[in-house]
Amino acid sequence: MALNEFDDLKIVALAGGVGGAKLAHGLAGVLPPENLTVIVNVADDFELYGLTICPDLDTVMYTLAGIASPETGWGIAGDTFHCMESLIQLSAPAWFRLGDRDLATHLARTRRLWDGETLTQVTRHLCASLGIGPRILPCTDDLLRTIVETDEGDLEFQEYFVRRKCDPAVRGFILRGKEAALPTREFLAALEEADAVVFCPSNPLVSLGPILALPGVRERIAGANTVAVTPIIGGRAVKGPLAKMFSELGRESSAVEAAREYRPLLRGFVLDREDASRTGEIESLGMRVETADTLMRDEPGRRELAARVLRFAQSLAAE
Ligand code: FO1
Repeated sequence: MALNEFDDLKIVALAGGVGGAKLAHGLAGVLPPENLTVIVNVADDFELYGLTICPDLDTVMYTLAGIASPETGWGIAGDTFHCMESLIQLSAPAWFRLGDRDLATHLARTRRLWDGETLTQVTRHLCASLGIGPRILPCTDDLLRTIVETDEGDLEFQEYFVRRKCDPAVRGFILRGKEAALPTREFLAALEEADAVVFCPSNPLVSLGPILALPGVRERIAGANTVAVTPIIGGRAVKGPLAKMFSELGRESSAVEAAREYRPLLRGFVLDREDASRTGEIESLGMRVETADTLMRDEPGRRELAARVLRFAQSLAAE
C-alpha cells in the first residue's frame, strides 16, 4: 500500500517555458522525484556570443530548483545584469537579457557541449548541481529550431519572441532540423514506463509541437493515457503569444482550438472553469473534460492543479 496517493504513478510531463514549468513544479510537489520525468522543448534554443542558450530547459530547471525569477518566470531570482550593462556600453547586442548568474549556466553548458557531452548529459549535470530531484530531459540531443514565418519574413524564434516582441504577424512555422532530429533514448524509455503523459499548459504550436514532431513520438504517445491542461483561459493565452498566433493563422483563440491541435492524442483535457461552457465542444473531439482553476497563482495552486490532473488521469485509466 502506497503511503502517498500518487506514490505508484510514473509520469512523463511535456513542457515548454513558464506555464509548463509551473505545472511541472506542481507535479514535483506531489510525486516522488524518481516518478517524474519532464521532457522539454529545445526548438526555442539559440546561440548568442558563442553560447548555447536553452531558455525552456533553464526555465524548467530554475523553477524546479526554486530559484526562478518570480517577476518574469524565466531567469534567476535576484540576478544582476552587470554583464548586460557593459555590453550596452560596448554597443554590443543586448536585446536578450542574460543575468550574471544565468550566464554561468550558459557558460557551463557550452563548455560541456564543446567537450563532447550531449545536451541530455549536460542537463543531468546541471540539475544535479542545482539539487533537482525529478529528471529533466531535452526532447532531442539533435538540432531542432523553430523558424517563425511572418509578414516581415522568416525569423528565428527568439528574434521573433524577444527582439521583435511577437509583433510581426505569424503566417506559419518551419521546424528546422526535424528531418534528422531524433527523440532521445531516455525520452522514449520514459514514455515506455509512464502510467500517464501530461501535456503541460504550454504553447501547442511552438512549445509542445516540436516535441510531438520528433519521429515516433506521436505513435508512442497515441497508446498512452494522456491529459492536457489548457494553455488558454477565456480566449487569452495564460502567457505568451498563443492567442495572437491562433488569430493570425485564422483560427479561433480558444481552449477548444488548443484541444483540437492535440487531437487525436488526448484522452483528457483540463479546461479552466471560466471556459466551462465549451465542455461539450471539446468532448465532441473525443476527449473527457475536467474543469478546474488552471491559473496556478502560487505554489499551493501548482500542487493543487497537479493533483487534480493526476486524479483525472487515474480516473481515465480506470475506464
Ligand atoms: N524573454 C523575454 O521576453 N526577454 C528576454 O530578454 C528574455 C531573456 C531570457 C534569458 C534566459 C532565459 O532562459 C529566458 C529568457 N527569456 C526572455 C524567456 C524566453 O525567451 C522564453 O521563455 C521562451 O523561449 C518561450 O518559451
